Amino acid sequence: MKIVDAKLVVTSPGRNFVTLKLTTDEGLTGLGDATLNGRELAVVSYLDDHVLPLLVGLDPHRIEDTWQYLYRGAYWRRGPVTMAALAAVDVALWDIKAKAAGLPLYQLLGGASRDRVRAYGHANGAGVPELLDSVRARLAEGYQAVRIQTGVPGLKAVYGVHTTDEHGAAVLHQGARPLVEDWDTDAYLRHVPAVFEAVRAEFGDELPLLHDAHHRLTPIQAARLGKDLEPYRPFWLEDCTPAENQDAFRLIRHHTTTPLAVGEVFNSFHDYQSLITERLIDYARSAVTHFGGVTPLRKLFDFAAQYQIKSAMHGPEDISPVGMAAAVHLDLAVHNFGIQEYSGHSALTEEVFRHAYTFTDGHLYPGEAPGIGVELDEELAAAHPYAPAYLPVNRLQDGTVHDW
Ligand code: EZ4
Ligand code: CO
Repeated sequence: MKIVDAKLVVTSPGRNFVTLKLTTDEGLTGLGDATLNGRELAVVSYLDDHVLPLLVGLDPHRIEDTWQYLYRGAYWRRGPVTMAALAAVDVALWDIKAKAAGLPLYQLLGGASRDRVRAYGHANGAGVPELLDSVRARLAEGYQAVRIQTGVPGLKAVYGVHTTDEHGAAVLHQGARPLVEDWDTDAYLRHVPAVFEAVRAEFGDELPLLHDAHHRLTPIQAARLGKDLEPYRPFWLEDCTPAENQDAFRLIRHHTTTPLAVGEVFNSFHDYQSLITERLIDYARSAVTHFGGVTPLRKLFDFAAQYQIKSAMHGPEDISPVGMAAAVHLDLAVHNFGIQEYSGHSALTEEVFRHAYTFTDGHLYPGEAPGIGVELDEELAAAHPYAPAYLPVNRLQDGTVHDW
């Protein structure tokens, strides 16, 4: 078999997605997600200008070799743009291989290690009462694990709680310029334990509760928060400190038994190395889409398994249904699955990307369609072209730029 066509589809059915479509001489097609939120067109250029011309003529069955060829062959390694581009190629090749075999992808990854994939949803509120309503809404949708985020008294905007317009609709950006949010770490650290206390008082001890600190704390602040949350037994504390410095986690780990999750902005094994070998984290958060694909992420999870560290793939709306499908197949197959983040997608996005995976009673199922099980409606995609959009930027109250 040979690849005869490689092209990108960039579409914005409510938010931007970049999708690679490979076609073979036998008429099989494969899809891969290359969406890098806020930097989409850089990945488009990387693929269009430097990778797609290399793919035409290759045997799509040679997944490992193609991955190594693109990774080592470029000389310049790693980084989010490169690894999102590689991920799209890798997943499209797996999609083709599984379709050629007539099997859902998870069967090629060793088969199912469990019957279903537990997902967690997002509950957000400007204050505690709205948060409690939001938790109730997630439970009504079937979720059996919930991430809780609230506004902080004195702050205008906070991570996880969208700025809304006069109609109550989420405002994600202002044209080509990111929104600016404000931040005060002390106010946040005072507030979060009370939030956990209120949610536990309302929903009891059993519901798994997660929380994302979104890289905003120093190691000693993260240690303090981990300790303060221990009485409420969080499922995890996510991204508590910027993780370019893996050593920071030694200090945090020394002080708290709150489980730690990190890795949604990581893009290679090397970002995790000492976090895993020193058992400084409990959950590895990388998504297929941002880690170079199923091939390297499977290797990471298998390595992490030797240290009793579990998978917990990033699953926000900015990972397309193509990336989400690949994730659910991998979730089902790896032995050390922990949990899968899942927010669903807008109704329009679900029309553009029709998928075999389903969500029922808080769990995801990949479905039995051959490949990853996603079909792209290219005509509908073309009707919703790219629109510039960015994540917010964070500033302290004196104006200093802070991590978002
Ligand atoms: O901020 O997906 O755990 N989920 C998250 C997300 C990320 C965005 C970045 O594109 O932290 O909401
Ligand atoms: Co996160």
